[in-house]
Amino acid sequence: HSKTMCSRFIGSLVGAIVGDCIGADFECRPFVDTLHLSNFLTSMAGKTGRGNKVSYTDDTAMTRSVADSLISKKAFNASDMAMRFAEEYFQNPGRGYGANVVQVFQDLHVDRYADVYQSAREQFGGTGSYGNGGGMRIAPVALFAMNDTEKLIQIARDSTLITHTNKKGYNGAILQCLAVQQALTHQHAPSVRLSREKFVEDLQEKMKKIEGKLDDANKATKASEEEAKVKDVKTQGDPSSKDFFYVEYLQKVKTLISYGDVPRIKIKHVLGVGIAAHRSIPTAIYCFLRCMEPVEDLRNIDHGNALARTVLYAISLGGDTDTIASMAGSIAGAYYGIESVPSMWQDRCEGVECATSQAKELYHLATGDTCTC
Ligand code: F2R
Ligand code: MG
Ligand code: MG
Ligand code: MG
Repeated sequence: HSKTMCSRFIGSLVGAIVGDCIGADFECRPFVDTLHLSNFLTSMAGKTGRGNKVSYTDDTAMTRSVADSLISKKAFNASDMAMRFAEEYFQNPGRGYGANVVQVFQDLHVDRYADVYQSAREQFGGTGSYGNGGGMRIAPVALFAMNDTEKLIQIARDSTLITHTNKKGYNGAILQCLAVQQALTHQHAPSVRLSREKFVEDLQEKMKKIEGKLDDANKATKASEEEAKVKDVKTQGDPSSKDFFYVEYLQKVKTLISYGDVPRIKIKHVLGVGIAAHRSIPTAIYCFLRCMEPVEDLRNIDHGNALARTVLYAISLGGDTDTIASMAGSIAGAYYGIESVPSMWQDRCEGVECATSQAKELYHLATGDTCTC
């Protein structure tokens, strides 16, 4: 009756891939209608023979590096992970990377990985990137540290800081990581459904502790408490100065979920569909929770499958479709398991086999057991 944990490990990494691969074609479109989505799925199904795969983008390329690094080092190792990010980029620069993150790869390479946190600190005039590039690659960290939330938070933060040192960037990645962990470890029982309200409240509880702490993760901008106060006054009006930034975003998620069926335009306005971590990670969490219930105009293409619905709904919002669908897909996959990923999607998306074997290795590292599914 209950999905095996192994199935949920694989589901999370494969859910991330199908979101990225299917979403990539729609990235940056302001609107995506159901017919367009339906036509895309039909053409995907019709592809046969060699070269029938839909390609993944930077989201998956970086997720693979995170997983490979954790698996090979059996721990988080910043220079190993940084080297994998950069080397993957130089081998395959055309995967659609963020405009600024490529500077970090260049610097890492030129500086021969001397201080792997240096370049990211210099991004955006020293404010650091708040792009969603930390969150989009974080799923393997949730699997690796499934049983140890403190460790999970630390690795999520430290692995994100290699490229994203803005508080909104790394706290967003931590939030996404915690969402995958919660979905993964939620006990399925036939009669007890996940309480969506509690799912969000649990995340708020954890983010409250994280956001309440004096910002000490970014050593380049580490300031005394007095300096921090001055800085707070100076940055009034800048959302980054708010103490409980993601806690507040999660409150919006909770409210929108309680409204049931909400027009897409409202979701886009309140939560966002952008490339910034704070305008996409709460959205991905919303997509997972919203799609536990049917979505009227997706009935004909989701075939009653809540994971497929999650991915398609995320794409239907437009904007940063590959990334939001990938993050929502990894939460949904952790909850529903690999059996819920449509077999046509598994067959036609690039990188599914690799993600499956990585998930099995991470399962072994996290539980000591061998994955037999
Ligand atoms: N890059 C894209 N999509 C754009 C076009 C792709 C298109 N399909 C094509 O054909 O070319 N997608 C990928 O980028 C996102 C992840 O980005 P990441 O890794 O966070 O990169 P970066 O460069 O650090 O940040 C992204 C942009 O965010 C803005 N930004 C971030 N921090 C900022 C700050 N402190 N101040 C001002 N702006 C900031 C900048 O515009 C950055 O370039 C994913 O969507 C992935 O799919
Ligand atoms: Mg991408
Ligand atoms: Mg430099
Ligand atoms: Mg994207």
